[in-house]
Amino acid sequence: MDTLIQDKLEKEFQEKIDKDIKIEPNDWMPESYRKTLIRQISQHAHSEIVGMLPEGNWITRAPSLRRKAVLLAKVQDEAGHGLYLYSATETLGVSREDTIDDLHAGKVKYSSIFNYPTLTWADIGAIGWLVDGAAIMNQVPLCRTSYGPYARAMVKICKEESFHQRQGYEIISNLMKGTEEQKAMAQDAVNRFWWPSLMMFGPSDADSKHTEQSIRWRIKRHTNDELRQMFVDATVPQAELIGLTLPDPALAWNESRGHYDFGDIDWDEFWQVVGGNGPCNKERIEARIKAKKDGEWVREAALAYAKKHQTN
Ligand code: FAQ
Repeated sequence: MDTLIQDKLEKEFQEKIDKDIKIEPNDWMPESYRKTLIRQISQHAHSEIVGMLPEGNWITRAPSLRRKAVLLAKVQDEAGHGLYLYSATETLGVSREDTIDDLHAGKVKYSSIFNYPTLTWADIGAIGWLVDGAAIMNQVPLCRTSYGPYARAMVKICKEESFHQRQGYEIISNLMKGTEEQKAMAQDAVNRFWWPSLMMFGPSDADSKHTEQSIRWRIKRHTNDELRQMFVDATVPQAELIGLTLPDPALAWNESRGHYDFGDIDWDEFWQVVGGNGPCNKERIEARIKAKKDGEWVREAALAYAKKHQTN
């Protein structure tokens, strides 16, 4: 394309973004904006789908019928989130099949948090409270992201994530009202999930390669560190209220900043997990590949039925 025309289109595109006018699938967009969205939305979709696995692990062992029904509903919600997000990715011109194959081939990322195991029932509480809590902090601003289909998907997702966060906090609060063993189990889960939850927000701003451009395009509305701080500030009082200790001796209210100070994140652990060397990375991808294979006959049957219907 002529550079003058390209410059004009880019200028008009940025003006739309600056006025908070949503970009829709058929609008002109720079190729790098489209690629950034495909990367972020598909990774987000994969996170929702892979995120079903750690919690799915406890559906058969939930401690009561009520807990089982709630957990089933939550895990099904995550599947729905994945599907809206795969649909949003498709509006950018990529196929769902290819996107999922990239996940199975280990070519693309999904959230680091889902590579940690769920060892006890209290982990389900910790995930709901901390992981969904962190997800909401990150995702509520995404309801105002500049790409229309992503923003609209996020509105419904955030409503469901709020219910997930509350059910997690309810589980963990009830355990904290229980026996010494139950309290210890809740504390142990929080000890294991606290730091990985902080890592969900991504590398520090100094090391985040995409943030600056994504903020300019209003794909992201806050930086990784801003959201992480908001999460810490919201979560510390919730932990105090139910008598849990967060596993960070540096955690302290800083009057002059008006925020909690917190300790250093182990970025080496983060990059190891992102790079495929977390405790459950291999198991998670194998489970997804198996699910695709096991479901093949259903897809074939549905396709054959649809074809037969078309010709009749
Ligand atoms: N894990 O330059 P940045 C959920 C990668 S959904 C793995 O800062 P960006 C619901 C990043 O991709 C949770 N990789 O990147 C649920 C990039 O690599 P690349 C998922 C990570 O995009 C709850 C590189 O590091 N949420 O939990 C992570 O500007 C319970 C450099 O990073 C979303 O996806 C990480 N934690 O900022 C489900 C929200 N962090 O692509 C079940 C949407 C960074 O160049 C149960 N996404 N990386 O190869 C976002 O907001 C952003 O993409 C960030 C990363 C903030 C995640």
